[in-house]
Amino acid sequence: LLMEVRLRDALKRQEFELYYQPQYDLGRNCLSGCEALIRWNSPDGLVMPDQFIPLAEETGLIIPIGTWVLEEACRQGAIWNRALATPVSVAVNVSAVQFRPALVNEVRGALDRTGFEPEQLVLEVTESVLMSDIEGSIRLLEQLRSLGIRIALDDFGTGYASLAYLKRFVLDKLKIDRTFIMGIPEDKDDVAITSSIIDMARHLNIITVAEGVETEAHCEFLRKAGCNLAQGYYFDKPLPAEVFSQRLQ
Ligand code: G
Ligand code: G
Ligand code: MN
Ligand code: NA
Repeated sequence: LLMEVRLRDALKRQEFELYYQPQYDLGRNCLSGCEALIRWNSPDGLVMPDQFIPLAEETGLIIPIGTWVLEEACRQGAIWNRALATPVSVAVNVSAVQFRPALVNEVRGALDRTGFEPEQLVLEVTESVLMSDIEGSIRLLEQLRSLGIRIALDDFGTGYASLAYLKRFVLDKLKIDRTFIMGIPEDKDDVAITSSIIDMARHLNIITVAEGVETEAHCEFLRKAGCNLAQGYYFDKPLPAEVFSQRLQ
């Protein structure tokens, strides 16, 4: 209960902060965008999302927190892109509680208030979020994409979405879960699964993003396999906005 009260106050006190983990284009060898990841600068120190997002979801606080995340990510992205010849994309995680029809207006509001280009905003959803209401998800994805934004399927391969749904859910990006990347190149199964996801996505015209890229060997394998983007400790951990800004120069 104490935690819930503190979480409720955190928004008012502006204790949340977004960190940004760079995503690199493996073909062009350049920075292409980032994933925004929330942190809580609580009076007791830095708190990671695993420690408070589940409670925020249970209590419904994820709605105002999620609205803040969207607006803050768009505000920051708009500042970066005003100063850049080649714009960067910013990806925002969306939890199951947020994934409902009202999300369309929340996203539109954030874009309108900040002037962030819709094409540069990516919403990350997981398979379980989409599968809980398949027909509703198909409609919502269509409405979100008609705003001009992009949709990424997060942690791909760990949920239970059948491949048939890749046809019905209109997606722009697939994020290959880091549990598959970890075993590359030693684990033949991980190699086979990762290569197959990349090939399948290419044929479906979907951009691939490898998560948890930690070594040169991961990177080399993914580049040769034709993976589009990579994110992970090999390049950078999630960074405060000022540090990410330096990476852009
Ligand atoms: O760095 P990492 O510990 O940042 O993130 C852990 C988990 O928290 C990830 O699964 C990520 O999707 C989730 N997460 C991070 N930021 C947000 C956010 O802004 N909103 C939601 N709903 N989840 C987030
Ligand atoms: O949204 P998602 O569940 O994909 O959240 C990304 C999570 O992965 C965050 O907690 C982030 O800090 C973490 N992460 C990012 N890069 C790496 C990496 O290279 N290795 C590992 N183990 N975790 C990573
Ligand atoms: Mn994510
Ligand atoms: Na993920």
